[in-house]
Amino acid sequence: MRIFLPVRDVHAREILDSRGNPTVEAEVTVANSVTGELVCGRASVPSGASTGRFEAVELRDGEVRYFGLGVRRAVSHVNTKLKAALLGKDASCQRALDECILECDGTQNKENLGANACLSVSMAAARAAADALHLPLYQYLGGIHTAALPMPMMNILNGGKHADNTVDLQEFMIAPVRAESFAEGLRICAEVYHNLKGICREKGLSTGVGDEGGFAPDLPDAESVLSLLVEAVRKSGYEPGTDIRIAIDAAASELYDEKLGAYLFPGESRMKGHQVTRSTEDMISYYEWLAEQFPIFSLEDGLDEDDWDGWQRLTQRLGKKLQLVGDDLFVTNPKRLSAGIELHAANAILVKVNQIGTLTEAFAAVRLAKENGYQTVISHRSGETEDPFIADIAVAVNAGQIKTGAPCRMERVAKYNRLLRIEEELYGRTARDTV
Ligand code: 2PG
Ligand code: MG
Repeated sequence: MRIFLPVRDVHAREILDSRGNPTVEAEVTVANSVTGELVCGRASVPSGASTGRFEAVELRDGEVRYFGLGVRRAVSHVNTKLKAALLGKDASCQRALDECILECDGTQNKENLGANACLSVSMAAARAAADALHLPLYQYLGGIHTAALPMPMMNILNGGKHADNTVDLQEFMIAPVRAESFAEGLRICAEVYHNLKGICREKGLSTGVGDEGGFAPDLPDAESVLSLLVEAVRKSGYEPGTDIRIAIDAAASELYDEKLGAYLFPGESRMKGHQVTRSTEDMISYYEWLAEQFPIFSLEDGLDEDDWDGWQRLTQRLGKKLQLVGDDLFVTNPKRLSAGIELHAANAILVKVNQIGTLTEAFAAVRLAKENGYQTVISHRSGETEDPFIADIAVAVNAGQIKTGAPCRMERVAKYNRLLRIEEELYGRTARDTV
């Protein structure tokens, strides 16, 4: 007998994210049409700092409380309009449910209800449906295709908008490319992380952490950061380039200065005592040079979100050698990804569900990417909650890669720990666990 899961209740509240800013948490209650059982699913929405200009709108109250960042309007949209639209709808059909959310908002960029309002309900409904059907979330979302655990890209040194240091490129990540399991990869990365801390301490560098749990010392330039990472990898007994490779998120839209028509590196300028700027061409050559010196395999947002020309040139020059990930460029939006595919810009997409605002649209972006040979990386935001939802998404869509920060700060670790549990569910307990 086909089971339906009519929505019986929808409720949202304002909670805090990992930066101490408000965000939306929603609960969707569904009824199992066969057993009558009521099941409540809960989910919360993350929030970015280096936000792309083309992201769906994150609705903020703009009042005095919380310095304007309150989300009471988004919460009230969930508790009134979205609730009215969804009551009685079947939560086991995510696509129809999300279409209902889209219709209720009625805008291209979700400025009416807020992408935070929309996404909280989209995710909570999926979790309620999975629980009501007694399926793990990843399996509910991915079905029988669910198989591969993602490789972590672990951000162990933070810069840019995520820290108050002089490192201009936002994220320096390590990836355990030869690990035989997720658990093994996690252990390798955590060991490198701890060795990096030791090295920073020995050199008199700060071991305080940034928004994503990576260390955030003052360093003069990207070369110095990369040298430190390579040192930490070696100290951990691994071979840079063979066991561990490096990924960078430049978040270059944050560095682009429209007046100068170039990328301005404020931290490097301060450390070197003169203004450091780079043109688009300089940036491409800089990345090329860095990738020759260091075992870099992936570069995210190497150029500005509006510079399609530059992205095409970047992809022509480095696309064979590097994974070029579009984050602010694509904003998890199938339309912007289509444009990129047409122009041969980038060769991978970063997937952040709150950039687009419903699960159905985010999954459409993943499908489109895969159909066109683009790699997919599921990602957290710099402002996170304890909700590990993205871990299940990464497994559900066989994304291949996940980036969710350092093995530090529980809102990051929650995702990694969830993946450990999923790996155990899918592949059983290994001998390693019992010795
Ligand atoms: C990014 C993200 C996550 P934010 O740029 O990829 O690391 O940062 O959430 O601040 O946009
Ligand atoms: Mg990014």
